[in-house]
Amino acid sequence: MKFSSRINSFRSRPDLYQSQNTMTTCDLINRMGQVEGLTHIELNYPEHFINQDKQAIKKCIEDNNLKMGGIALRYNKEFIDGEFTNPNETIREKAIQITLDAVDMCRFLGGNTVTLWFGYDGYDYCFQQDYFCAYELLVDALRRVTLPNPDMQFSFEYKPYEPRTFSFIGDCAATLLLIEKVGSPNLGVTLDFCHMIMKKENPAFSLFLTSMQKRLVGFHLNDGYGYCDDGLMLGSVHLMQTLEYIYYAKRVNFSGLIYFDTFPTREDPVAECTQNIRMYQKISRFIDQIGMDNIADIIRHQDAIKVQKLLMTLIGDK
Ligand SMILES: [Mn+2]
Repeated sequence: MKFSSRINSFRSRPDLYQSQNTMTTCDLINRMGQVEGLTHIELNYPEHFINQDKQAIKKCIEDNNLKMGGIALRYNKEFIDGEFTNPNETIREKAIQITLDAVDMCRFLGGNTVTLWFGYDGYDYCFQQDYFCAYELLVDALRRVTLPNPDMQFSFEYKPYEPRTFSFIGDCAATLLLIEKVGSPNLGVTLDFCHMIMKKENPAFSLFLTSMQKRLVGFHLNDGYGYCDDGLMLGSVHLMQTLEYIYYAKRVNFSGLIYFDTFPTREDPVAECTQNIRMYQKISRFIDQIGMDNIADIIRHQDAIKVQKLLMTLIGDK
């Protein structure tokens, strides 16, 4: 299994590491290198490359025996009225150019995935967005970044809201429909567990939908109470939904990157990330012990009592 985590999490609790207040990208990667079981690094563009030496970053990833997973786009406040749907042509072109620059950086570092999250493409008020116009702009921009880069996998990470009241594309089905409209073979979906919970989707069902459409690329795993993007540890709130999610990941032979998108603020980030990896492995082993066929049998019976017995076995009942 390929595990990665949110690099900015490793800025937290500098007191535990006697490190300086301002940490370079390499300092953060070195800290991530201490996590047992972590295999891949994902960096934000341009955030993690500002005033940083890309050669040094490449070497640092290798020195920590990590591999480059990919790059995630982080558009700054300049794009507050939208990235790919920005009505201002100059700003929209800039967003497209930053994305293309991120593709080059990803290729330079040996990565193969560029994750797109458009936090500002959306609206807060009625009559604030022309849906027809914005959709056309979004489809056009996605074609312009994906089609000239067939060696790169692009992945659309949807989120229902935050920072906008409504994201333009905020759920699983809308994302899949958008991808069909764009028509690029190298555009898929990143499923973020908290985002799905915020949208009241059942995460395992969204996994099924994206897999059925052959568009499943990556996981962002975490947990939360459903109102905000809480970024809590895996399985801490929605244990059964996490179990069902990992069962379906096995069922579709998911082999992509499992990225923990959590926000430890009081926890030691190295210990927190290690715990997430252990939890995933524990649940995965539990499913293997029960057996895929036995779980399929429980599903076939549509028997909620049998499901509760499965939960009791998970918490230690013999
Ligand atoms: Mn995420």
